[in-house]
Amino acid sequence: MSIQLSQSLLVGVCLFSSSWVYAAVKEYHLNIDEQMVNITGKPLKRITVNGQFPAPLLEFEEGDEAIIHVHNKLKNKDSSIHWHGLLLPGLMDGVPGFNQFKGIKPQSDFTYRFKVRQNGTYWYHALVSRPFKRTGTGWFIWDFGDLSER
Ligand SMILES: [Cu+2]
Repeated sequence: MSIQLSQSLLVGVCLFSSSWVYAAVKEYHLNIDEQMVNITGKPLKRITVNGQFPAPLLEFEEGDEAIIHVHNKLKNKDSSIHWHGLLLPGLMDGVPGFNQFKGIKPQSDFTYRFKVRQNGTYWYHALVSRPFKRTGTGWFIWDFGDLSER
């Protein structure tokens, strides 16, 4: 085998393995519930995600497989999570009534599953009941990296 051919094969194997190594399956569980929160000094009932208001930060890298299990813990309200700015299959968008997605019934679960096809910072929020209202905003960060290098 010539040196050039073996070097080409080595580069090919490295490129293949580097993309294979960095793509990961990242899984989160998000519990949508209603709780009292106190941000301003006045306790208010708010929709929370994992007990937090605002909702928690989710981190991914481009190429990852995102698996996000959403558990609607509300007793009598439909819910969902809407992802803003992401390139997603239509059913994963999260707006009830859009692309045949019906929302998540009370005490039920839905799993969002999609390939992360971009990088940047995006936001998401819970939607609750009909008409669906936006609440409990949180953030996604894809490949945030070192900002000092930009
Ligand atoms: Cu939205």
